[in-house]
Amino acid sequence: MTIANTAPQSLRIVVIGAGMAGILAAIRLREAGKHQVVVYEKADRVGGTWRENTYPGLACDVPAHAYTYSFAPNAEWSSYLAPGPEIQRYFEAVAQQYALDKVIQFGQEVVRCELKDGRWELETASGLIDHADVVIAATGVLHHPSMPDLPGLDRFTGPSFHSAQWDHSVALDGKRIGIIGSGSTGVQIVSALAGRASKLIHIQRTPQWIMPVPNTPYSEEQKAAFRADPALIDDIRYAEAYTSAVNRFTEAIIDQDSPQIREIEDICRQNLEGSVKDPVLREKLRPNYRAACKRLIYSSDYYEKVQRPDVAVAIGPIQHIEPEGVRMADGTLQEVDVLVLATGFHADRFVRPMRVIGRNGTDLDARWSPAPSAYLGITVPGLPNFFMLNGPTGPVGNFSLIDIAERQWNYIEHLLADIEAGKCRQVDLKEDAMQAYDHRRIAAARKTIFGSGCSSWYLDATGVPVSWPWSYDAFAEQTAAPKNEDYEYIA
Ligand code: N01
Repeated sequence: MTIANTAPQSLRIVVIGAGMAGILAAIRLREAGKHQVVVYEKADRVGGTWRENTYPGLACDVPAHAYTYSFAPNAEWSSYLAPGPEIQRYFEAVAQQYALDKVIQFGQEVVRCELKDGRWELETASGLIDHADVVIAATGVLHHPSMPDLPGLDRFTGPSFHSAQWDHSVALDGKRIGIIGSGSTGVQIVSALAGRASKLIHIQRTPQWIMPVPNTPYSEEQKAAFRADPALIDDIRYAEAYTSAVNRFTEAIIDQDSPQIREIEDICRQNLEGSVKDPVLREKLRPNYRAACKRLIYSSDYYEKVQRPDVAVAIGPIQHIEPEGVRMADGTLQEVDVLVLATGFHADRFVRPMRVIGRNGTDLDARWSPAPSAYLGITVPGLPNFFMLNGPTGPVGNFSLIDIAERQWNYIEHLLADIEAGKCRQVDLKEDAMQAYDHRRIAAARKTIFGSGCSSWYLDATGVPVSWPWSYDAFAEQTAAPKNEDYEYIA
């Protein structure tokens, strides 16, 4: 298995994407200082999903001090759950602090990645060709907007746009605004626009369970204390109260029959029943599936906002869109001036539409048909030296994806070290390791709450939840270091 001194002294490593995970990889590679590093980013700024999403009310539902790189604490977070623009500024500041402008090439979308004679050949949309020993695909998950297939949408006379393509030139104040979609995005937009619109109509094919999570601002005194003593930030990041809450949540979602999921169900039910006074509205808003089957929504004020006189909900399927508004299947017309499509993302795309062709003609598109999967969300057989951050089957629960990406990066560093040490030129995940992983994963995933009988972006095309179906500790343990027997070392 071990072949001595076959690796180049310095590897050329291409990182694809300058969002949260790509920034992480670029920093860690530059700090190691051993390799030539280039980052290709399709847009003109760093930030990924936080750059793309600019809708009113955008916020992260992971506590700000946990949704922060371990090596770049931020004393300035304004509140327990940070607003989106603040998160975008944080990523820009970190990228600047680590001088990533020296390695990022903006406006370069990688469209092809092909293994040729043991190296990756990359091509960008502008025709640039590059070669790399190692590729880090940090391409994100939720960034291909899913446009609803609604008849007549093109005949709507007012402005209409997807939530991830917000048109800031459109005036909202005093307008009648319709919001289609009741995921985290739709709920955040409704909370933010209530009171600004003359009439706000939340159009929901399926109502959602809502978990009441307060968002407390940090005072100037607290921020000053964080600045003076960053250990106080660690106290929040690693607080027993936070980690035990995340662990309880994980135990809930991985076991449909656990007492922890019953507890969540009770909290959500009490939130609905205690918050919504009108019994007709209350029953309209009551989902007919289990809490957390779809990604659980955190909001402290959604029910308050939908009970305002200038806010309404329209629940049920849409028949079609008319020039004046939305015709529901029950025949009612919801007349609006502006239509927002908070209809989610094609969550199964991952690195695609990039074409990835690996060893012996392995085609990622074919490999991921009908459903994507990657070992620990990182590697796929046939794609040697091609490593993903937050790839398919990585955790999507309510862990901080930054923490997950850092753990995945540490795992990748072990594999890079083997190449640097001259043990091989390439590492390739073995097919039987992948099969065994998927076999165990799929059996466990079916038992998670996501598989309890609802539709959601968590489900792949075969109906299996594409999420980490075990505990956080299991993820930490399995990503601590690669098992040598899982990989083929290629000279
Ligand atoms: O998208 P979604 P999202 N007609 O897929 C509806 C992350 N996020 O953008 O349930 C009518 O959850 C669809 O209806 P149904 C977070 O991980 C994080 O809201 O399929 N309706 C559903 O209501 C989140 O989970 C934050 O019946 C149609 C909605 O559109 C993920 O992004 C903030 C329809 C889509 O919901 C995605 O959330 C925001 C149609 N034809 C987002 N097609 C944080 O706080 C779709 N829908 C970190």
